[in-house]
Amino acid sequence: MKKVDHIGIAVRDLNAVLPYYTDTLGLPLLKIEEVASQKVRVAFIDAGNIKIELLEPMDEQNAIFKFLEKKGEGIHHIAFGVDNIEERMNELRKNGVQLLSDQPKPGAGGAMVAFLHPKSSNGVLYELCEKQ
Ligand code: CMX
Repeated sequence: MKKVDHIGIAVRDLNAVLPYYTDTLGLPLLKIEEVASQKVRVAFIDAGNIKIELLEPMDEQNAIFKFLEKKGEGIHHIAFGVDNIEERMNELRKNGVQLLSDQPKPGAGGAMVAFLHPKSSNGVLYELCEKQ
């Protein structure tokens, strides 16, 4: 792993939450985008050495909606930046880690992403993220 790239935070209403980050905390908004593959609308906030990714569900079938129903708003995942995501996935598989997909998928910002099952990571959902 290179370093933590971002921390994902599940929110019910992105527009309602954004001013807390930009105005109250005074952190710059980098961009807002819709990630079709994950059915989420996300905002990236510049938190200095890492980013904060606010995630709002776009339908009731996706992982963020389910998370909000079960646990409420809060930290959803931690994403590591990696150089070669397929190589990292193979290494993790060999070490017995359960991945949530066989192949990386397109994520926010044009990155390729893959997730480690929280059951394999002591209750934490980790993401691997390779910038293209
Ligand atoms: N962090 C920690 N644990 C989590 C979790 C999370 N974010 N989400 C679910 N879990 C836990 C649940 O608490 C549950 O544990 P228990 O069995 O002890 O109760 C277990 O995982 C299963 O949870 P579930 O609610 O039944 O949900 P599913 O099994 O349907 O899905 C998961 C869980 C992690 C496999 C699914 O959320 C997933 O595939 N996530 C990866 C994709 C994703 O999160 N996409 C969102 C957008 C990301 C982005 O664009 O950056």
